[in-house]
Amino acid sequence: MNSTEHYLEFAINLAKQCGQIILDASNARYSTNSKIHSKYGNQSDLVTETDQLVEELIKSKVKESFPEHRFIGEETMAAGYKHEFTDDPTWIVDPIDGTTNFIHGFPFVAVSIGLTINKEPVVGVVFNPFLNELYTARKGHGAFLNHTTRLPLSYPNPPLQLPSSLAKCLVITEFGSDRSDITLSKKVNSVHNLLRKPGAVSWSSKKAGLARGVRSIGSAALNICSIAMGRADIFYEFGCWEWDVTAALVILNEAGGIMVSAQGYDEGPVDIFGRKYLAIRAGSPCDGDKDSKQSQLRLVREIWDVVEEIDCPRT
Ligand code: LIP
Repeated sequence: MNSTEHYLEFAINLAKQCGQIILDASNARYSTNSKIHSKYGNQSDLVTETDQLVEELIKSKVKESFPEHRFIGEETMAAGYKHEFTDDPTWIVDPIDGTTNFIHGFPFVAVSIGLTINKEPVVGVVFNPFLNELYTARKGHGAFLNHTTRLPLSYPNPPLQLPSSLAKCLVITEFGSDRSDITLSKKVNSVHNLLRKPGAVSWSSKKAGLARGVRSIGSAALNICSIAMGRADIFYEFGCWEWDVTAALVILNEAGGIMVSAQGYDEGPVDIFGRKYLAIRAGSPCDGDKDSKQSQLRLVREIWDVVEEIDCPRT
């Protein structure tokens, strides 16, 4: 078995084990006093004892199986640990992506386990135990839902044609945990711009998109998997982190989607540590375009005429 196959199998087994812990904790949450903490005193950025327990489990299993590998995890970083990103194999992990959903029992919650080698994401596993949806991929070998369904969902038929404009898109974005006036008003203005008709009143200098709809499910990893499936066309988010996106990025790439850094007309590759992410689904090229990439990049440019960029410092 070559090594990425071995790493993928390891991550799948681990994700399933973690999924059971997450489910059990969710079922027990009415009868036990499991604690919820806010990070950095921010009531919109929550962590539970289950996030910490699951991350500890993943970290210890990685250490036991691959002692020479590095580890970057959401809760380890929240505890003040500083990481250095190197060419070494590095596991980038979110024990519970969608913690607020987990707390409320809203069933869009995932454990996200990604692996980079030479700084490139090569293995990704995203598992939603509530819906029993397991998304997996390794570089060069395709992306799958529950082992057998190849992504995008149209496979083996050619993916649906890419939308010729934002006005034909279903867009996913998130409001996130930064509730400062400046960030929140830019995010709300962007959604207004995405939905409004050209000429309608606007609070920003950006264009109107008249997109078909905007959705928000509270987990970046699952949002990106929705783009990989082809259930929505565009996902963007400012302010989430490498552990929210690394595993799902492998799944998206293997499904023929693209991700770029959400800044200006950036054409990629995405900076996974940049906290600004924009993903476009796979699809056959629009009429007149030479290939899918050209159609995808047209949507990248179109979104930046409509959406406001937000500063996302790492500290
Ligand atoms: C969540 C992200 C989501 C974002 C939330 C939060 P967590 O991750 O996946 O996209 O909008 O604010 O950061 O904290 O549940 O792992």
